[in-house]
Amino acid sequence: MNISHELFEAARRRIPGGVNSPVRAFRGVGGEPFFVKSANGCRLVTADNRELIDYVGTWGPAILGHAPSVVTNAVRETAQHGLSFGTPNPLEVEMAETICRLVPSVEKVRMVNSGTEATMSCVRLARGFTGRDKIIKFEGCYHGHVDSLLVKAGSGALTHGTPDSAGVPKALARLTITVPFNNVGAVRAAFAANPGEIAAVILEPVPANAGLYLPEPGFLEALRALCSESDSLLIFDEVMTGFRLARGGAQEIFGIRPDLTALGKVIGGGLPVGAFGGRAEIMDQLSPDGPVYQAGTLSGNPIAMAAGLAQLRELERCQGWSQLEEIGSSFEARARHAIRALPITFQRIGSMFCLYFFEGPVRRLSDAMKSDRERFSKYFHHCLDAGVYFAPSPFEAGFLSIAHASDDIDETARVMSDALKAVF
Ligand code: KE4
Repeated sequence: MNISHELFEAARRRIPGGVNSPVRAFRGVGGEPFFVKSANGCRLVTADNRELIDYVGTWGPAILGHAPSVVTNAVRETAQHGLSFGTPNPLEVEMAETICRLVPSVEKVRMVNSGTEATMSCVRLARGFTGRDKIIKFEGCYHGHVDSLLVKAGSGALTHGTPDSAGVPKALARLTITVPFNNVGAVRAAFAANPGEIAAVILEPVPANAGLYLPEPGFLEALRALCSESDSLLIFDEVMTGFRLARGGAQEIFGIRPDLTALGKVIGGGLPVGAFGGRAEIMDQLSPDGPVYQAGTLSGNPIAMAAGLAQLRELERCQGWSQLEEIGSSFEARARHAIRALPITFQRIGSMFCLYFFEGPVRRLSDAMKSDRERFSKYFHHCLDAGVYFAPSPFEAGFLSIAHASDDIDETARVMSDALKAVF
């Protein structure tokens, strides 16, 4: 009896594709998804009682591992006093102060309930603040399912073959200019072709929705300069990198001060949360002070705030970011040993990594698309059958957590070596 299969059959009758988010459907790797009934530390337990070492970490939030007691205790304690009030509550003030302390470019911040809401609000705010309509994004970057940003998008949009989603009006898509990542000339040309019309440039400072690749030296600085010269806003989508790559996210590592930042995942501790923030003069354009409307019933709700604050406090207490670098470096050493002499590119920054089945280099989406998907799928399933769960798509990143111990990484390295022997 395969309980996951039974559940998937039932799910497909009532949920489109049997999933509440497309990438979970395993269409990028074939086969059927497994269902999880519990998770703790770096391991998942499936509905069929299989234990898996997890390198997805619910796509980023599980930075301390799953169900860390500091977070579950905070949720349990807070829930005793109510679940949602629809009024201001003390925890959202503490969250706002914490985000502004950790991310200095964020002078004011508003909580929302997903990364999509965060990036959508950044785009609307940029358009409201500048009075301009056009935005520049990068091929392969994924910013959630925002109409304006589902243009040549990454992640599931890329895996499922519709980087330009149906349902997005052409009139709207035409306001989004997409250019290749790590190509300053293309960005400069886009600005020159649209003088005085660009509201913002939005990017993942470390794109992790087409695998994982890094900004080349000077690229982010060039974007900062081009935006400043044109009075356009620079928006960093740090929904995945925020509070993961460093206390202050990618912008701390690369020393760039964006005008707006989208955040999420880690600051929810596993509960639905997003946030967007930046220069006070921009954020003050938001209702009720300004003309740009944005709202949310559950924004800043006490349970999500308690979970996120507990996670952030613990990361600071245990010097989580230096631990994550040690774990990431150890994982990289084992991974590089496993892939030696094979046409595979391994890329990592901090606790985020990716394997491309292509000898590389991988600097942008067009390179990532050269990854051998069929071989990746066989590798993915070989690892899964051996108890190691990597992201079910060649166009996603892997995530390490504080909970990945050396024994887990040793076991993973053995599984990776066996899987690579099997597919090459
Ligand atoms: P959500 O709306 O899914 O919370 O966040 C959207 C988002 C925004 N920006 C970045 C950089 C993101 O990576 C995401 C969402 N990440 C994907 C994983 N690649 C979520 C997984 C999924 O879609 O189920």
